[in-house]
Amino acid sequence: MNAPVIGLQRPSLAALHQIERKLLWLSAWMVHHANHVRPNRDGLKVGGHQASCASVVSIMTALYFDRLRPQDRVAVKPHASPVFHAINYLFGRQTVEKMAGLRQFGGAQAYPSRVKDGAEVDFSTGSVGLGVAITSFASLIQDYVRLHGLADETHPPGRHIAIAGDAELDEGNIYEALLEGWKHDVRNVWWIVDYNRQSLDSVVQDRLFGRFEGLFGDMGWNVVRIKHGRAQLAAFARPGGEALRAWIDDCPNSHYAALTFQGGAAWRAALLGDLGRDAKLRKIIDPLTDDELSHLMTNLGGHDIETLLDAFAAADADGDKPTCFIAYTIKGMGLPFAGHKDNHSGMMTADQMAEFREQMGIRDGHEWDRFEGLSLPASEMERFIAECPFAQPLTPTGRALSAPVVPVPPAAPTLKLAGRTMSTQTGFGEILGEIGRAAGPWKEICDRIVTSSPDVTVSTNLGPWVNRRGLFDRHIRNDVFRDSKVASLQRWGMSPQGQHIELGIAEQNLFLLLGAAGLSQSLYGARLFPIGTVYDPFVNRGLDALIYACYQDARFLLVSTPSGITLAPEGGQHQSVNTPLIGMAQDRLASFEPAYVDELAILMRHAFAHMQAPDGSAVWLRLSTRGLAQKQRTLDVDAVIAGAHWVVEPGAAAPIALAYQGPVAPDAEAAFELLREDVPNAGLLAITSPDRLHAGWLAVQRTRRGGRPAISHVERILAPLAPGAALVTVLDGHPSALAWLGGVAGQRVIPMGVDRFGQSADIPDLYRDYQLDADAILDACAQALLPR
Ligand SMILES: Cc1ncc(C[n+]2csc(CCOP(=O)(O)OP(=O)(O)O)c2C)c(N)n1
Ligand SMILES: [Mg+2]
Repeated sequence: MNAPVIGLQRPSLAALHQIERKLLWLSAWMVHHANHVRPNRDGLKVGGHQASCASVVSIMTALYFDRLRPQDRVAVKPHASPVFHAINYLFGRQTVEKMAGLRQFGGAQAYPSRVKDGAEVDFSTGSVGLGVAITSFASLIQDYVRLHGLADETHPPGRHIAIAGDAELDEGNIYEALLEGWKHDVRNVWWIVDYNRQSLDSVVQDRLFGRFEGLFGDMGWNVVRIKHGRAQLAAFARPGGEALRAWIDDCPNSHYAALTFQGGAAWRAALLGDLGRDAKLRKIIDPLTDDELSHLMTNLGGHDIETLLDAFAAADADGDKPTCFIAYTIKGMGLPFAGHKDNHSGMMTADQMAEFREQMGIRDGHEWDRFEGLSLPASEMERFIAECPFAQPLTPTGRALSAPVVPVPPAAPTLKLAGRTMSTQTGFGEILGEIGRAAGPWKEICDRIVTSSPDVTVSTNLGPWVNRRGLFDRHIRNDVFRDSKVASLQRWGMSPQGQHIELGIAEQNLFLLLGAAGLSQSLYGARLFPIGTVYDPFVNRGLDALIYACYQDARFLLVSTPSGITLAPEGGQHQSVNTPLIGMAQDRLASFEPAYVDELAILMRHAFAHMQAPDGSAVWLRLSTRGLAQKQRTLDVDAVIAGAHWVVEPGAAAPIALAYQGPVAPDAEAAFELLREDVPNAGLLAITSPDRLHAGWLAVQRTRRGGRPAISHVERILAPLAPGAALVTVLDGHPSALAWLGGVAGQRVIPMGVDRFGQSADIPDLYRDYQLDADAILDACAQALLPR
């Protein structure tokens, strides 16, 4: 790594060194200001990570001010947020007010957030590991939209870059993503590991390093080790230098960190203790002052701009192969707690800050000035920054691209339902299969659908769609079984035109893919309708990645099926209980559970519109494998979308209503027929979304608190019932999903549902044991009608 710097002239290098210095100052100052300068009203520590920032300043300087092009997309490790904001500030894309408001209401977010910080953030980060992994899936999506001719091709394809903390490599989702990336032959991905060998609690084990190189290499990545800076390499080249190199290589991480913190005298004592009799080595270190020795020993590759530039330029020249850079760094480099094992949340004291300010040449009142304390004239700095490739605008309005809204036909493709027994899962497969004919008004939407599933494509009924639209792969790969004339319902030929991305069984990968695909309009200017299918219980397995996708406001359709104990024979861990509650609690995800296929068709059509609406979101459909006798009826479309519709309207001041959700419908209907014999004016309510009902109810309460009149769908729906009426609610999921309904109009709820693990059985036995059958529902109605 001692080659001459490719492509950069000395004056530019000088500017880069100034920027590196400025980013170190601004990131440290931003955190200091938030914690010690700004008034604090609640006594809470504001926090921030000066050491994590200092660790990565050189890497980010080399990247943003030399190598990055406007079309590249970056996930910045969460704790480097202040460095990221400072970089944008230098590019004129961030304000002092936002930086001075770091971690404050309306200010820069603690960790980069697409939704809150705006379009300069390509990928939000915070939950470590996910931001790294999503870059791999985003790269796959970039290939997808380009090969399908859907992308804005004003720019050449970008590279997807994660600036990762080394502890992020402990997260399992990284390895799931690596494996999937290998299968899909991803390219244009760089992961730059800030290898400071420190996490939050501790110093990383020494033996771990070799594992990383091996793992990435096995997955087809180039691994570039950026271990030593030029000063160290120059010392190694001198007589006796190899002994120094060997000493550094053998020095345990924790010892190295401790010596870094202790400084030059400690380095000298340690080196002399081990190598004091080596006359050649003494010639290298003896002439150095303590400060110079300290500088030499901490001159790691990740802090040496020239070394970093060379490494990045060489990898760039090497093509599009995924590349992992292991950049050796020191956590807290350049700050008083460099290398200290407790420095993760450590902050400079006021005295230390005063000294640092002095060192940086910052005058009082000029802390935020862009070029304060630098040795190059401001005009030269301005010119250099303006000429950086990354400074060139991606669009006139920033880094976010956009794509026009695709009109959604007024109704979903019609299925012949009359007289059929069908589950919502089958209905989903058939409706999507119809859309997959790509005929008539659904053609454009069809062309923009991309489906994916973690090894449950067939068992979630995506088969008909995949047979029509094919599997996506950058290369044409024939269906071997088909070519060999082995009969199968599934046709699995792969091509760049395919529209289904088959994933291995890791559910986090599904949600990372949906997250990336759901940002495609903003990242690549290509409108996609990503649809992912998964077994409902295993939403839990990918939950953090699902939340992560929603946090970024990705737009996708999640179809989870089968669900609940209605899945029956598959047993307890396949039978989901908590998912309706996740659907309610998750922001930016509109969740539904239709019982019948006519409702499903309405909701699927709605999903395509909701995914595109400015105030829309991702959509979740919880489906079932239980076949229900389908109905011929006319539905109130708006009510189905708003979350509930009366199947049988209650008579005036009815004392009771029965509300069901999902595949328990036939049992609720049977109970209702018997109930009506005693209470002729009882009502039967179909709930299609506790999530939408509840969200609508909360929203109008906020509106009313603001002094404006409003009424929610659920209030309107429940209004015909008598004031003290009883509501019996039933779903195949946790009963609390509907128990809140009693709070809307002060009605009494008997909540039925599942609050224990399921088990293998058939539906009659399970519904009896878990009290979801008609008898149990009727008993609940009787209980509800008892005088209080
Ligand atoms: C999923 C998750 N678990 C835990 C945390 C809390 N946490 C924040 S940073 C961190 C360690 C970070 O270490 P590293 O990635 O090496 O970053 P650096 O040393 O550069 O600060 C931990 C455990 C988190 N943000 N996300
Ligand atoms: Mg670290």
